[in-house]
Amino acid sequence: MKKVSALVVVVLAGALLALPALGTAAATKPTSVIKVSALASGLKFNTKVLYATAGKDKLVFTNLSTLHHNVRLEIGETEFGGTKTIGKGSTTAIVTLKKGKYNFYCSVPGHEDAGMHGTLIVS
Ligand SMILES: [Cu+2]
Repeated sequence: MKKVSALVVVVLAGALLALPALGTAAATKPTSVIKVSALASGLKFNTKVLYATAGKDKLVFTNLSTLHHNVRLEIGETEFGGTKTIGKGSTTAIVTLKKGKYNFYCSVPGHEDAGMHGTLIVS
């Protein structure tokens, strides 16, 4: 019985040692990092045009406003994901993008129509 316990401990220790290696393998670098922020006042993003490379990209959204906002991506009516809606602060999301011209916008009702949108060019 003691030998079995010792074996279990060795196997567990091995698994724990393997974890950091798995962690680095899973945390592959995003193809590109897309940074965008919502301005402190007015329903506006800090830019009307964003650029990225096709692949698994990291979307970094900073909301400088006390109003809640998000950043979503679409081509026509097809959604490609985006961030959750947040108050002041920042959040990230991983999005898989192909080459093309996307509309980035805030999906909080009325915000896109008020001007919270722009073009994301993925090449
Ligand atoms: Cu918004």
